[in-house]
Amino acid sequence: MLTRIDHIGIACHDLDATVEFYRTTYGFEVFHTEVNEEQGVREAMLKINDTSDGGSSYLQLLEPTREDSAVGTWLAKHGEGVHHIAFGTPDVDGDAAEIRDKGVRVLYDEPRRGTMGSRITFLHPKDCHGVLTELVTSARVEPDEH
Ligand code: CMX
Ligand code: CO
Repeated sequence: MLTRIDHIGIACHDLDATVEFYRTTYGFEVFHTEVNEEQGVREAMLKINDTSDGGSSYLQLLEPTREDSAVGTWLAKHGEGVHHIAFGTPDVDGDAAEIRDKGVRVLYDEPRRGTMGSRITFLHPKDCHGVLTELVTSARVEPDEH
């Protein structure tokens, strides 16, 4: 069952400058950064709030590490902006299977590794009224030390 917004993914050209914008404009601090080579992104997670199911909601700022990645291709076509939304679930495998049975294309046969040890998959935007949609099961996480 999908229980929360896990994050909103925002594509940007310059991660450091975008992090600085969110910090100085809204006061959001970086909770975690990492490079995910499989996804072709350098990313920063800004925690917005905790949620009633014990999870959290984040902004995920994404800078491509290569032009031919999903975010690199999208940035070249559309410029910076909201790239995807992600729903949190305790059971990404079960929810992905149920959603696939409803005729929506699930992009991965098996969930892959996402931010902070989470397990993720994606639904095709053309089957979701134009919204690239990610499903996430989080690992238990602590913030990066700064
Ligand atoms: N939101 C909405 N529509 C999108 C989209 C997005 N983010 N990305 C692509 N599309 C649309 C395009 O506009 C295009 O539509 P038209 O044919 O009408 O122009 C269509 O989908 C095909 O787009 P494309 O540019 O040819 O791109 P691809 O088909 O090669 O890839 C997709 C699209 C969804 C399969 C690819 O982006 C993907 O695999 N995404 C999942 C992985 C990902 O996004 N990783 C980065 C984030 C990692 C993370 O969150 O941790
Ligand atoms: Co994401």
